[in-house]
Amino acid sequence: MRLVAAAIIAFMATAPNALAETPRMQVFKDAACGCCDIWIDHMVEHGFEVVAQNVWNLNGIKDLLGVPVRMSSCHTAVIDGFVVEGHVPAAEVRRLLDERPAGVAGIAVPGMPDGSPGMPAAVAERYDVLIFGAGASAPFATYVGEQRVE
Ligand SMILES: [Cu+2]
Repeated sequence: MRLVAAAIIAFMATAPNALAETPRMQVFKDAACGCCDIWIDHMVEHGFEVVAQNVWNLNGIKDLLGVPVRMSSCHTAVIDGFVVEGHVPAAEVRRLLDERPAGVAGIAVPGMPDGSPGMPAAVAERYDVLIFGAGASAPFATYVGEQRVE
């Protein structure tokens, strides 16, 4: 756990490169998580560079990164100073990095909605993409499957 914490802190401390075309993301996940891998594929398809790490104490990492318990999902990532929790569509991660709203620590899709990126399903669910941190209030976006509807 201490080593992982050190790795996160080192990663978060790396200077953001505004000119980078593909921001690098570090994903923490359980070795047995299949939907995590499918979500990583989605991020890579949308131009993100991903470094994935299997960990045994994911909840400890979520605590360390300040992910609200009610927003938790199956994997946790960090990118350019932000936390990304769960099956967040790549477009919303991109928008978060572009807009950088004040007081926002991270973005989340709680649980594992059917049809969200990495969760293929016959019938796609409607779900909110949330932001968290002192400045976070309303949902960042609402989706049905991989389609933004609000
Ligand atoms: Cu999942």
